[in-house]
Amino acid sequence: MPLEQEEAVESPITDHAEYDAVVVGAGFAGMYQLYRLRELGLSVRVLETGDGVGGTWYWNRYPGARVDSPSMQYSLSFSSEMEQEWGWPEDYSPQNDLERYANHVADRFNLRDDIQFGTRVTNASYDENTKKWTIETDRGDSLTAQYFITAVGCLSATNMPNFKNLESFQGEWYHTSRYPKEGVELKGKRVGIVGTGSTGIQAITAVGKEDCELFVFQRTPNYSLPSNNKPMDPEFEKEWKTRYAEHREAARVSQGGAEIIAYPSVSALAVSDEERAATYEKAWNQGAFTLAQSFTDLMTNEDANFTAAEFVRNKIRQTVKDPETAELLAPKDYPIFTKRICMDTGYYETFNRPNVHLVDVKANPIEEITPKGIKTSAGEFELDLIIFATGFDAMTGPLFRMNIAGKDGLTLKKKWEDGPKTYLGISSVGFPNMFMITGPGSPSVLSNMTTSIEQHVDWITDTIKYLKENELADIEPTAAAEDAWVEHVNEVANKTLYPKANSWYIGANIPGKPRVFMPYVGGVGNYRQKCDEVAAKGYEGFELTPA
Ligand code: N01
Repeated sequence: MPLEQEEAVESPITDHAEYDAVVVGAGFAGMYQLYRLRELGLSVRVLETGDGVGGTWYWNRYPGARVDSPSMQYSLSFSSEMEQEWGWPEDYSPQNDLERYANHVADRFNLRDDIQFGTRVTNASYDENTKKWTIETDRGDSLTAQYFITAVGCLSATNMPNFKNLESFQGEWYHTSRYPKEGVELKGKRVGIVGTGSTGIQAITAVGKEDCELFVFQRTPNYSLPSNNKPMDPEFEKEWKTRYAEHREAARVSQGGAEIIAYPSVSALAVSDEERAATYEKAWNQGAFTLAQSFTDLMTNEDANFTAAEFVRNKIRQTVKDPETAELLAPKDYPIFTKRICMDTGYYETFNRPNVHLVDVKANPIEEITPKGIKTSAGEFELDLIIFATGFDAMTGPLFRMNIAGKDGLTLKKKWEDGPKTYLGISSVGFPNMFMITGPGSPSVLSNMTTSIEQHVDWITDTIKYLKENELADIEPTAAAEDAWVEHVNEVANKTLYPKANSWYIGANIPGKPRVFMPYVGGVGNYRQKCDEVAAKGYEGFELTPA
């Protein structure tokens, strides 16, 4: 099965190939950026590989796909009318509601006119003489623009490990982020799911309920917390909407881009065992990420962290009836919360079902794919369908595959060969007038994405407005500002336990990728303040070139 869906190839654009701005991606980031740049009166072209809007929520159609930020907060805030009109059916929205919402945004603001679908960017290069970007596509388009804005998401470059003899498999196989729109018949089939990250956990829970035989190929177990998802309470929604602006403001200044009811004030080690257990139990029952906010030092002190990890391991042991399966599902070799915490709707319970089987591919690695299924060192598992929930080449992957070249032909891939180097996660030395929405070095994947997307888009729009008003041709960070930011990003990450896990945050899931912690741990509120200060000081740390 091809990883990239084959889109109908149309002819290149011939009529108007010069724009003020080219934006890549028509997810929430690309759509909002288009909306804001139109307000400035700029001509904008959005290029999108898919044949519809929604980004993550266009591509990730696997069974059980759902967001783990609360619906009332995982949405765009720029239009209070839309905020009031739109209704979310569930506390945590499934893929189809999010895709429906993305389409609503596109229709409501008439965005499709400026979006070119079915088009992948293959090259983007900066010309120092004209001070313009040239963007080329797989359809043969060549566009020029003053501003090149990437809205490609952090988790859009699929990671498909190089399994031996994959092509020999005679059944169907899909990567979760390329699952067919029309779905796949599961009834009566022997299904294999490889991978137990956030995606795998959701897919396993959904597929396990079907009338099929499910084999879960787990290499590393993950910690997962109950979401306690439920239908939206109309009273709660009504009440929330009366104070929507306040809720949004609280999210903007928060650590993680979502409003938190109560911040912790005490160390996990400063309370008695009974009090700690009661706190964790209450948080577990409240669901979602509440457990992570139980104490002040869960991300900075290994002993404190151990108490939360052990609480979750014990929950797994209490839930999963077979003790051997429970032990395999209980993570032991990295601190909790240092890999992206997962959220579920009955994941551990799934392993009590007679049709669900856990296969330990840490002890017995996958050796190859055979015509009939998956062969591990313990034997062959015959399968009709394999779903690969093997994740993404996160953050840098989506940028590198556009072959971006800046000044002197230096490619972004070459410049970042030892790890991403950005100023504020939004710009990089040598790439003038290029802006990365939720790029490495910004809070991005550590935050509620819609909050971070809006902050970046607003900042970029204000910056472009400033350039125009002040008749400036180019903006580019200074090497000193970039070095200082990279150092700061590393420094704050190293104060936490994050680097202790082999996570995709640190590039550990991709062979050969440099081990560098990519997102900014300093918090959405602090980060926003820093970005605003930079702008208020006339774009401190940037070089501005007159037109
Ligand atoms: O990917 P992952 P994901 N043989 O990289 C396994 C977001 N998201 O798609 O850990 C066997 O986390 C790999 O095993 P190991 C969220 O930010 C959000 O699940 O490398 N197994 C791991 O188990 C999330 O963190 C939502 O040992 C192999 C799995 O594949 C991010 O997307 C929902 C293997 C990959 O896990 C990525 O999550 C879904 C091999 N050769 C996703 N190679 C919500 O909002 C890899 N694996 C709810």
